[in-house]
Amino acid sequence: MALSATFLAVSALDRDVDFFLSSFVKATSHDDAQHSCNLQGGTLATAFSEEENLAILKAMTEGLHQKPGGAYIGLGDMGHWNSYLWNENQPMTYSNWAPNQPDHGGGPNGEGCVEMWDNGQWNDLMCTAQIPFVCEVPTPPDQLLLKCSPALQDATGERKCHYEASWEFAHYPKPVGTQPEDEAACAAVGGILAQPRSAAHNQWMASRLRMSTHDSLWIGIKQKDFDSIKYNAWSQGNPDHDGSCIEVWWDGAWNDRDCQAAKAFVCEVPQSE
Ligand SMILES: [Ca+2]
Ligand SMILES: [Ca+2]
Repeated sequence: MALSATFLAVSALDRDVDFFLSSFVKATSHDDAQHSCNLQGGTLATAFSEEENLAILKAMTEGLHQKPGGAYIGLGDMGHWNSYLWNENQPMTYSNWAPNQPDHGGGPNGEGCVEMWDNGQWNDLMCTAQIPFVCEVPTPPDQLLLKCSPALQDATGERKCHYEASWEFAHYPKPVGTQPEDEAACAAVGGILAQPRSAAHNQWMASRLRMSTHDSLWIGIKQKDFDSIKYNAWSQGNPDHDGSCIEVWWDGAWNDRDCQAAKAFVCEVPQSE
């Protein structure tokens, strides 16, 4: 479980996207993997060149203690024999099939989805395979400054819109504390633990995490808020109510858990007008 998150995000050069491997939870199907990527404001990863294929491979393997074997990418045949599309709409203009693949195992209604092996080659497989996956999202900005709006008001009605981009990493060499400790650190600078309110917002926080050496960070949403929040990015099987705090993994997926683990964090503070 102690995977390093340091090298999991890779920027492709031609398009402004980040690729990242799903975290601890495997998808239950290709559709489930696509849904998880959608929650992060993106899609399953696409490769239109060897360079992009290598960037996906890098996201899949670099910095990991254990290679994932294979992971879903966004390619599929939609039930049409040997006619592949990326995410159901973009034609395949580049391919990197493994020798003797695609082999359409299982016949016409068989292997219709595609995984990348951890050597970069592709294999068609059943869309119900339970394996990790690689997402792509628009590259989050270096700094995030959200304009104050009613949608960004917190539960108390206060406007807290300005995200301190990285002081927690820059100013605290060992920023990891229990959630109460991290909350206190935010309060000390006039803020609260950040509450992601949209996919782009959530993915920005995950991108900060991927730049650190930590596996997850605390966000300021508690169990009592679960029913009222408008955006969420729950990972498969969560919330399973095994704790009242929420951590965000490096791919942006959420997990509820006990509050006593030591984690990194991001604060949000009121914007100075
Ligand atoms: Ca196959
Ligand atoms: Ca949980």
